[in-house]
Amino acid sequence: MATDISILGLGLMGSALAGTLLKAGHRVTVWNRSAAKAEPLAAQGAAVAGTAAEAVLASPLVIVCVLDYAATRQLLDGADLAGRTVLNLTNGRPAEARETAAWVTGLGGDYLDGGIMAVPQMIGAPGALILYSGSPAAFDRHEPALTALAEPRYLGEDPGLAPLYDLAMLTGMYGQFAGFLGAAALIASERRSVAEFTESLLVPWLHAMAAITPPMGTQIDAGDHATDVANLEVNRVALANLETTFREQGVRPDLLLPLKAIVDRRVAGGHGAEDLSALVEELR
Ligand code: FVH
Repeated sequence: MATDISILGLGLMGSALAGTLLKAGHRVTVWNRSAAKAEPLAAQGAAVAGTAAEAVLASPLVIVCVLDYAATRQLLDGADLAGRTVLNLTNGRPAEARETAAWVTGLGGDYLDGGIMAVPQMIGAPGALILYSGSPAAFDRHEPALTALAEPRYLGEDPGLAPLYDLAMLTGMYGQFAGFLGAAALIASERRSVAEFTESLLVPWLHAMAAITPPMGTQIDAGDHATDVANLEVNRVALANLETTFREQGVRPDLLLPLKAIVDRRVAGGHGAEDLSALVEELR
């Protein structure tokens, strides 16, 4: 059984990766802990390996997409990684990626880490992005095949970079969801339509606000927090109004309070004239 790419882990994401690579014309070997998940892919033409070690031997590129890094290490343990590129698309921490890279290279393999910025339904479609870091030679070698999955973005040789950027992207996403959920609870407190509010007002507003974040990024890089938009004292008053309004409406302000506490602290420290970008100094 000699194939181009092996996929270990056939959950929702691993199955989407394997199906997309098959459609792109690659010869694919698959393996999953619960064998039944390989059946739909076998019907699409995938070879099914009996063990993880067999799947590793089958292809020069071995993609792992499982629950966590502990599972990754467990299933690769004992496999012959010499001459293989292991691409780990499992969500994890930068430290775990660096540790796994050292382990794989110690066994004679190349290591790439990846952060998938897409849900399974987006794989192979425009809008999907995968962040990569690790061996530059391995990335160059496999980039043409990886392009079938999503737009590839290579971040550098340090294997920890893909998870770092992945987690930073998820941090932005969770912040956005936290803001949405608080706003939705406030609108729902008056039995108004959250769907209508979200579509006609909130989303256009968030787009407008997103446009001012790149200049804030430039300020953070430069350590210059002067503002001609709205200073922290103005934001402190707005957040106090928000907290009181939430309580008056019978809505818990829990998602807002950590941000409010940081603004209050920065202003109390004598930095009320600064831009919101200055809060990053409190987080460092
Ligand atoms: N689904 C998504 O939208 C996100 C998008 C961003 C990236 N994530 C990450 O992808 C990894 C896998 O996620 P998933 O959605 O495929 O997850 P599940 O459908 O729950 O499948 C989990 C697979 O992991 C296997 N597994 C778990 N523990 C072990 C173990 N100890 N040894 C071997 N395999 C293990 C599990 O096998 P089984 O339960 O079917 O036998 C599944 O194949 C994840 O890091 C996301 O954060 C997806």
